[in-house]
Amino acid sequence: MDATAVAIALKHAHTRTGSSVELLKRAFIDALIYDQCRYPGRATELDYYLAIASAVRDRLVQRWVNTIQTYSQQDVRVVCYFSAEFLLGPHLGNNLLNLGIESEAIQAMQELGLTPQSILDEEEEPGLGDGGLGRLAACYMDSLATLQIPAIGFGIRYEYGSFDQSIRDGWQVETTDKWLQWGNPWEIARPEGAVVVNFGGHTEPYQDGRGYRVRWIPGRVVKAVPYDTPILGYRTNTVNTLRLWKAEAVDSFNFNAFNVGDYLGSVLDKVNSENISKVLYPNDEDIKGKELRLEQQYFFVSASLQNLIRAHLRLGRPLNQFGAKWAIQMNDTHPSIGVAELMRLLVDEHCMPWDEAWEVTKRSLGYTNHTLLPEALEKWSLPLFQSLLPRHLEIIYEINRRFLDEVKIKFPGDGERLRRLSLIDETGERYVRMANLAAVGSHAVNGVSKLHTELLERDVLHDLYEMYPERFSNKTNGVTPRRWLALANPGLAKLITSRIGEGWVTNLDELRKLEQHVDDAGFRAEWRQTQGEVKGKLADYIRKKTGVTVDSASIFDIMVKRIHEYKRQHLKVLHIITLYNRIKRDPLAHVAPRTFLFGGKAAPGYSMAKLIVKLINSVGETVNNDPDVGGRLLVVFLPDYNVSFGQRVYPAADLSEQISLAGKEASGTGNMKFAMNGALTVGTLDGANIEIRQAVGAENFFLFGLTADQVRDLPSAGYHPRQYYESNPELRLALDGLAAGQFSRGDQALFRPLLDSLLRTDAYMLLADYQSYIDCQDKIREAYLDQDRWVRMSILNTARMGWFSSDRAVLEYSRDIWDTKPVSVELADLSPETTGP
Ligand code: NBG
Repeated sequence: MDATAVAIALKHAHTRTGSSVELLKRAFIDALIYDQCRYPGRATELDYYLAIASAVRDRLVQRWVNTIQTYSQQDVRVVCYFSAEFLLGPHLGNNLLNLGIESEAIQAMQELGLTPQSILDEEEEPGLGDGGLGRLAACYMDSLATLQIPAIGFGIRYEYGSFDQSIRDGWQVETTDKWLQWGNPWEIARPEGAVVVNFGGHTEPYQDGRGYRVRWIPGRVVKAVPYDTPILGYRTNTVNTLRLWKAEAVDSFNFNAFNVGDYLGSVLDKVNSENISKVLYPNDEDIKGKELRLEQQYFFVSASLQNLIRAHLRLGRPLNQFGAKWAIQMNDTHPSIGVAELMRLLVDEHCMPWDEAWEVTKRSLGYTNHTLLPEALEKWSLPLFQSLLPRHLEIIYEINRRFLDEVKIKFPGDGERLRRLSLIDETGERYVRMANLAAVGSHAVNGVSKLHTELLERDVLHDLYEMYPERFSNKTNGVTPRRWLALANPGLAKLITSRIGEGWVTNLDELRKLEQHVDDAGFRAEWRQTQGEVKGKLADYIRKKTGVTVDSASIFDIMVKRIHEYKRQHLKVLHIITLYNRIKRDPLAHVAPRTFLFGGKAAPGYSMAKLIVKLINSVGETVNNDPDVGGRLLVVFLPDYNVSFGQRVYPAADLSEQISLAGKEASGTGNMKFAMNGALTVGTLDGANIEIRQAVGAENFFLFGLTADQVRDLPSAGYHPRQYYESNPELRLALDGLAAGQFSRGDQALFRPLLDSLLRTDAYMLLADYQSYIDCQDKIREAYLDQDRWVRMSILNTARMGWFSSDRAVLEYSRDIWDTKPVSVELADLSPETTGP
């Protein structure tokens, strides 16, 4: 390589690195012409977005290359975050923020005659997740990079992410999310890093010099191709990698089939293989028997582990030190097949003795649980497992045999316990219990809020906890203040910075300094005005999107999250109906103007959740169009809730609805995003609500409802929802109205399934919590009248939310589970003398 020539070339590459307004303008136009092959006169906003995105990606490249170089030269310990979901949200705005070139880029766009917001809005966000679990993974990736902790995220490059939702006649309609259709300027394909993943077939024992061994003869082979996305930290040189695997056929064209004239058959293998990374499975849907889902899980886990072992050996390190180098975190049970796969790779492929391999596996792996719903704990039927992963099933049997021996020693003569703990559920049809596998094969198990971890230890994973108490710990979730405050709410961010400086962006505890300003009337006025502006912006957006005019002086009462019975969107609806009935009874009733904003997707196969969507829209239609209401109540369902939508709504909320039945929500993270932006919470003592309430102060939080302990004790005392119905006139009126078709144009059958479920079993105890919720909402109405007090409470919420930064959470994982250290990356130029051949 001619070093001088390369150096000269690099010198002239400054349109790919500089970030002055002039250089950015040049870079944008360069990319438009040379990457997009468009001339400015013909370019659409999408063309400009793609050009600008690629120019901005260029500005990450030097840091990215330097980061990779630093990690390999210093042989650092690396976090490997295994997750079936990464709900990243749009990249462009975030990367501009983290690079610190937002204002230059905006100016450059304006000087080119573009409207920056419209350009940003062109980005089709990668919706590679269903909700909180995937978004948490994205927040943690942001924090890891910002904290300069070496990390790789491993997941699946779904061709279609979470479905697009629209509303027709009040019902949810799903369409395919074609996020890749215009290309993805943020990723780099690495076909040279492809690995092969096997499925099916059978196993064969054989003998070699080392004794009894097993060989897996697979029935089907798929290629996993990595696509890398840079994850830049906030104002750091650290750019970590998110590596997502795409499934391809090993031979995309079967020539044998082709030669015998079977044209269709010749591409069938390609189609079948590619199906694996085609589509993200919806949360909250029964995945039992969904073979493709298990294929997806094994696909990305096997590819990632093979990748890590290859990297490890390339570094020249012995495999028995694998666990010292890689801290693999399993985000829920989706990657838990990793326990058996790592054992297989070490024992079968790399000839490591079982005991040694088991130590390596446990040392490498950690497991985070994200749910308290027993039906959401994954289990796979034995026949399915056997046909897809025959060798893994044998390995699981062996792990189980040894594990149960351990149990027998610790708890002799306790056959019941053995049955409960076994990795194989034999109570009916036989299943592999993935949570048990994950916990047995890890050195650390954690829940995601204090209550959640307590309930895991006490109920859901109680036997595992008694077996390995030292493995369990709590890591309460956190969210990144970069995206959720600095980027989403620039007005408030600026106001905060004007008083306390900008240190809060990377040290969120500094928000506490805002408390010193809470008595400053001028500051409170600015706070209120800023929030008013944000509400106005959301009102404009709603008008544009739905044609509905929203009064931005009304209380913005917002509930956005997956639609699920345990989250109780329908309890919120009962409140709306109650207010409506009060107006109908007395049109002069004191009802403060409120806008009820809902957003969220229902799993396509979850009919009750879909009926709740319909319910919200039906009640909205009646309430919004009734002249007696006079605009005091307005119900809006904003379709297609996603990350960018979240960035608009969290900052605009006065009131955040966190009303799940206590003991059901593992943590919640939307609750944190709202409170950080100064919304007050109405909530139950569930998940992280409890810790939020403790942090912001009970007097700044609207609490209602049963506690988790009361919920647990109620059924045994005999829970009779009808008693509540019969003894509570307002509740009865609301439910009777629904039954009579008051909100469904006389259709009495429409909401019958919902009413039946509430009046018969009411598994999520809406009726028990109803009165307490209504009373609480009445208090909220009064509190809102005292605007000055409300603003104080709002400021105090923001000021005291520092602890809920994902930086804090990641540091706890790093300290207690991963044992990782920050590594600073020097920005070195990329000339050949420094990068080597
Ligand atoms: C979700 C929980 C939330 C929690 C997120 C992130 C799953 C399986 N779990 O309460 O329901 O905040 O995980 O931990 O999606």
